[in-house]
Amino acid sequence: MLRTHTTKEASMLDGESVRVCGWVHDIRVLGRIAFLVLRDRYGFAQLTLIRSLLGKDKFKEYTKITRESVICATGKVQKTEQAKLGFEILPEIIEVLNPADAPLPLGVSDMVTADMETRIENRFLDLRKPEVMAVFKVRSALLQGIREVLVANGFLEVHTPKIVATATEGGTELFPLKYFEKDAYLNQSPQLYKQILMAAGFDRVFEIAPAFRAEEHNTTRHLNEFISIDAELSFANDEDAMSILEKSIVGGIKRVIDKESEALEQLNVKLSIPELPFRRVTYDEALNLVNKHISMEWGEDFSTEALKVLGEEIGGFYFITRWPLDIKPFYVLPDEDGYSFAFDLMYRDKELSSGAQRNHRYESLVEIMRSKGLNPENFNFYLRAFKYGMPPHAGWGLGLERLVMIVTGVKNIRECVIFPRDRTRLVP
Ligand code: AMO
Repeated sequence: MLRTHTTKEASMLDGESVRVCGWVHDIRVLGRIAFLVLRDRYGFAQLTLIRSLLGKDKFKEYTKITRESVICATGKVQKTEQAKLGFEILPEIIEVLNPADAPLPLGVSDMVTADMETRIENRFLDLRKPEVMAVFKVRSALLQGIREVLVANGFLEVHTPKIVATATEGGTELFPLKYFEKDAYLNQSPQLYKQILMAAGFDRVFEIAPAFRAEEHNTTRHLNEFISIDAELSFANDEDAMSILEKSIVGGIKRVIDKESEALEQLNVKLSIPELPFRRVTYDEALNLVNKHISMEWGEDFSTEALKVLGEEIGGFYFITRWPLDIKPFYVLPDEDGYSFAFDLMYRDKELSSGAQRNHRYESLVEIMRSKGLNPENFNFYLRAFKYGMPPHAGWGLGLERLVMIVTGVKNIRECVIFPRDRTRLVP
């Protein structure tokens, strides 16, 4: 066995022999005694090196180990009030499994905050910082909590193709690629496939998978590859879809609070469980709120400034419902007088999710596609599913990284992805 205990497990012992492994976070030599701080995913352990116990040679060798080298230390754990962590390990042997070169391209233990570019270039080092890794602990728990709610509510987890022949969310944001002799694209959303699965009788499905958008703008809220959490449910309307969405978010947040309190502390975040149901505000109500501050016409989408107003006026999580049909995608169900059964989930001024009750009637769907300048011929594989028994259905797509931003409080969406893909970055 390479390692007997993690630092966290070792911290709970006293007087026992352990073998802990990890990275050299820091090393301080104070004459005849030295403190080597070992770090693993679970925390830190202080290795106290005493020259008189180790002998001159070992002491000299161990105190020369470079920062961020991978080591294993075998020794006795001892509870002590003198150590910051409340325990120390008195190592008999330290083995260097893999030495780190010096100097490091990015400091791990230093407080210096490097710029985002340098951090991403050296992401394997950047991620070693506990507060950087904490984002991914939160992300994992959040996702698990959401998945649990969906599964508990009868949703089947599915996977649909990411290499596709047509656009879903709009033609300009597609990444083209060659698929042997055909033209293909990276999928923007599983939208069409999750709807087809309603025709297949799957009743309730969800998918957690990458979605690709060739959006040119380089902002702190946009990625070119993100994780989309998609759900679709049959014999359901927009309200049913919103209800499962808000429950999923609360389930995710509950799990983060339950399982990742330490990560939240590292991120300096006090998280509370939002109250259900989230507020529903119609598009028209939101428009009135916006018009108290800045002018906006009916039928326009909310600008950044308009969303700021809504964030201030409403706050927290809320839905904007009953959107004008014209500014929503072809697949949403029309209501009377130019309205639709589409909704967006917001957190303050940030859009987290869009969804709708869908248009499940073939003729009307084809007509709306044409009115939006789309050629129904290109959607044949999708439209066929509406001709032979398509139930009424509804669903939503939730951007995982947008939600992680809100839960962790980080300001740049790139912080929520291990290896982000943005307008300029394709490596690492
Ligand atoms: P929409 O295009 O609004 O809807 O996307 C759904 C959610 O995905 C997230 N998102 C993004 N996150 C990061 N970077 C991006 N470039 C990006 N684009 C979108 C957002 C957004 O709210 N098919 C519909 C969903 C549905 O109706 O079921 C769709 O894709 O959080």
